Amino acid sequence: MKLIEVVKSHNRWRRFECINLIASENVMSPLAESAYLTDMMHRYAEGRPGKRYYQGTKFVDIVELMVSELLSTLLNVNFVEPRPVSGTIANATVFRVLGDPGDRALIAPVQAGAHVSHTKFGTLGALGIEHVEMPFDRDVWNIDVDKAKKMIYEMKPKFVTLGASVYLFPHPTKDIVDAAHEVGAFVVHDVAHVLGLIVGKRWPNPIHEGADVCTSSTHKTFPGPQGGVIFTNDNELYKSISRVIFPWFISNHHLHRLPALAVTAIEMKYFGEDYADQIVRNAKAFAESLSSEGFEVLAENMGFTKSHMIVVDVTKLGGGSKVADELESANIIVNKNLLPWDPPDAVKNPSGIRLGTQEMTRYGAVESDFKEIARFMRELLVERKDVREIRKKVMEFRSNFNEVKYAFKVGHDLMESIKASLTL
Ligand code: DSN
Repeated sequence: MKLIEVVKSHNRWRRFECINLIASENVMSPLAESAYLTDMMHRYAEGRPGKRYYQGTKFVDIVELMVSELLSTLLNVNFVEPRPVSGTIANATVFRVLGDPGDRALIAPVQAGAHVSHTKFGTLGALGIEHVEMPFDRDVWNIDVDKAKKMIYEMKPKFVTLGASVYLFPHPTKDIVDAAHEVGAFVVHDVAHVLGLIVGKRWPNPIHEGADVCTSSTHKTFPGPQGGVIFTNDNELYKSISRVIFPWFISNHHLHRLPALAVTAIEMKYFGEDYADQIVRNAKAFAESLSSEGFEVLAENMGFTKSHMIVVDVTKLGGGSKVADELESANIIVNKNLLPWDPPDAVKNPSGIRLGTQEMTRYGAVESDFKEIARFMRELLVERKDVREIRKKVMEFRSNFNEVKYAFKVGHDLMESIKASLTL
């Protein structure tokens, strides 16, 4: 197969033929995609606006300052560092500022969703910082606040990291902040999964609950280009972060992200609340539908979820790996996931799958559409209907969702003129 055909096949399949339920992905708006394809993708701008190590960056500087200002207004915070090229680089920067090799950090449990970068197996380990997991309370599907506070008082960690990649309910930021600050520890909150929900006012902003600093990616429920961001109200911390990110963790910061990030921020200003509201409603409806179709959806006692995400125990259906593969054959894309009771080495075949509603919501799906997706899943995985039949139904269903909503309606002429600006 020729390269271009491989790429076209990917685009056709993932963009037009699949129901994407990967909770960490999304699609940009047409305008943001156009703004992504500019000459900035070829350039360097090491350093900060106005203090670069290269010439030729005067327009990049304007865009970068604009991004920081837009995000700082949207998030109602004082300082935004838009240079991390990913959420993991944002975490690496903040962890390095707050800890030295040999220090200790408390994190959410790995099996309950801590991101690999929070752990000794990932970025934290690369920095020589030890992780200690806070206990998890399965009755409330959250960090066990009392036990976590006790650990903070006893261990006096350098910092505590909240936030997770399985994130059904807000972590108890305020309680943890109070305890951490008593022992001189900082609180970092990784909001990568829920940034769009924070902007859309459907999830608490941890900075307003006392967290010292937030790290995030910019492409999950916040539907921007792939990249990262850090925000805080602490000027000293912000200055240290800006000194550490360059030159320690990035040289250039992939400048073509910036205009697309600015467009997404503006669109989220106008459409973010409606978008976040529908994402969360869809997640709840999807969980309820899956549960009525016979699936074991986690956290039923707590109303399943308050985010874009739901988690299903598929042990009885053969485990996360088998189920995720079967769903992929029917063009339903999900990821297998550890559940809180899985042993850590079950990563290759964990008991669960994780599902997110943010991308299909972006294409306009509402509660009744998620009911239909739950039915496809039952027909495939429980009734064991022919995968070809289900795939056909999935593709027919998906053909109704090709326009990105919650975004500016831009005419063909504007899009073409943006694309053509490359050749002016
Ligand atoms: N690996 C991503 C996720 O799926 O949650 C986060 O970076």
